[in-house]
Amino acid sequence: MWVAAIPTTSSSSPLFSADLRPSFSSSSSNTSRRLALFQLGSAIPQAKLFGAKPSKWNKAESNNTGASTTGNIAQASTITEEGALDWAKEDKRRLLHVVYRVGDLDRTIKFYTECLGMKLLRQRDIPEEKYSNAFLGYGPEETNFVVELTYNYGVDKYDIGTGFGHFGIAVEDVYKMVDLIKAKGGKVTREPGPVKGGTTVIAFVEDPDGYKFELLERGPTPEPFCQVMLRVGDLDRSINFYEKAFGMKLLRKRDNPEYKYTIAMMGYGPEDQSAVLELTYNYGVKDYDKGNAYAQIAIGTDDVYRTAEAIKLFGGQVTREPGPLPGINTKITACLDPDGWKSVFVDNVDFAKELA
Ligand SMILES: N[C@@H](CCC(=O)N[C@@H](CS)C(=O)NCC(=O)O)C(=O)O
Repeated sequence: MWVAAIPTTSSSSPLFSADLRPSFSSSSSNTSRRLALFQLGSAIPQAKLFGAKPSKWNKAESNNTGASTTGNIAQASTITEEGALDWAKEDKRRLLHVVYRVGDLDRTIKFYTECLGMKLLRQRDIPEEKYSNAFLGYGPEETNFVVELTYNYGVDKYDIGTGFGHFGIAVEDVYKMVDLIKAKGGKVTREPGPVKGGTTVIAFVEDPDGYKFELLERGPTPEPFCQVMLRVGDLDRSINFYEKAFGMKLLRKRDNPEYKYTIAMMGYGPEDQSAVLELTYNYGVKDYDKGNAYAQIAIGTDDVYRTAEAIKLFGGQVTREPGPLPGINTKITACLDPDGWKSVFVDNVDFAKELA
């Protein structure tokens, strides 16, 4: 699924060096993604979907090669649990971007480019909907996990809540990075030093809206923007969900009894090569306030229809049925995890067209 590619661009910050960048293999056939898998939405009860055997994806692979996945044909994708698990594994997934709201786009762009060493990758204004986006990161969107900032006209303040934790940035020298950030007037909320209960040198800085960024000392990496940390109320429930419904791997789990928390790193590639979702469970805390600032992670998929069915099968709440977005035509589906954290799956081919 993950192949090392010769880099086409180098990292944008002098504190990062990027020798290898992760990239998707583009060799998988388009045919399979075109094979029909029709969305039925909520019309078919889950029990019926569970009951389908022996085919993993009845009617999908063999019968409907001429049909369009975007059609509104009400036909069941009779997915089995086994088929859904296989699909989540064989699909070409990666974290594309994380979306959140900021009160002043220019202020945040200045902070991310001058203090965090990111590049401004693209901007768009959608006046009909009264919002603008800016995409920033350490490498091109084709290969790197990036941030998608949203500015809603006239809204200059958001509530970050207590559930969102931080974004992680891997840097080769945390002390040097912190000095640089301080020199530029950035806010450092935790001085550099070994993490409590561990050895990795970390520091925390806060952006102009109050989003925290953890700086983590690491060697050169193709993916300096490396973590999104969200707090969850039941870690095993979340691990199970992200493994089964999202096809992520549990890359690492670490309990820190001294500080009464456990973390689980979930992702699609090795932690030192690709961005991960860091789930944190604080002993005894079941609920968090999600505020209105953080929005979602976007993940690439080859088939939003299959992906949505698999998510439903494993208990995810699909909040936007799969299909093309009006106007843009990019196919997406959105869902909530057991804690209510939102993710959006985006069709890989449509996304590549957006970037072209
Ligand atoms: N109670 C913490 C648990 C997670 C945690 O402590 N994470 C580590 C990083 S993996 C941390 O922030 N350590 C703070 C420090 O070492 O000063 C939270 O919810 O943020």
